Amino acid sequence: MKNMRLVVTGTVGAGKSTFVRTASEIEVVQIERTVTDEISIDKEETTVAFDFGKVTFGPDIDLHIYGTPGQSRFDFMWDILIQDAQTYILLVAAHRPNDFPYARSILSFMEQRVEIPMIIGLTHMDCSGALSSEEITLQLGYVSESNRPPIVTVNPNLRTSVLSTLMTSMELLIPGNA
Ligand SMILES: Nc1nc2c(ncn2[C@@H]2O[C@H](COP(=O)(O)OP(=O)(O)O)[C@@H](O)[C@H]2O)c(=O)[nH]1
Ligand SMILES: [Mg+2]
Repeated sequence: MKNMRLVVTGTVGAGKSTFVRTASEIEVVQIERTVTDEISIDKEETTVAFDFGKVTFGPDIDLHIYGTPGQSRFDFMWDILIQDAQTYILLVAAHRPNDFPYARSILSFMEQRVEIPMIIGLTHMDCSGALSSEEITLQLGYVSESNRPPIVTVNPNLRTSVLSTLMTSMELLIPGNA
């Protein structure tokens, strides 16, 4: 059994905790064991907590999923969580364009620390005021199609959606796919 680490990061309210919880509770063939835990390292603020979930991927991979705190004052946690990660997902709430610059700053933080494949997951696409995937892609600074990470729509409350997003992430780790 090989342990792998996937980090779910993103803006406050984007759906990180929901994503980890949903991923960890799925009972489908490929996922044989689920554990969910929330570890608080600061009693006065729940936002410093990170989320931890575990998914068994087929016979070989124990996927550890860590959801980061959203606020940048806890970026020391981002640092710790990303260090041993093989891949990460940046969740961005599609209906909160005011948060896009902050999403970009999280991205820069991660890019300065690790060089690993990542994807962007757009959440809240079902909510009123959600921008289109194309518009968000541009606003996140990906003006040309080269060097653009995969950008998927995900509803963290839906198991199938979370699973397919995990598959997209894990596929990037197959040599030749990145
Ligand atoms: N309608 C809808 N609600 C969502 C979506 N993603 C997250 N939410 C909701 O947004 C709220 C904040 O999610 P949470 O996981 O706590 O965000 P976090 O701060 O990133 O951990 C919760 O009520 C979620 O159910 C989505 O794609 N659509
Ligand atoms: Mg949370």
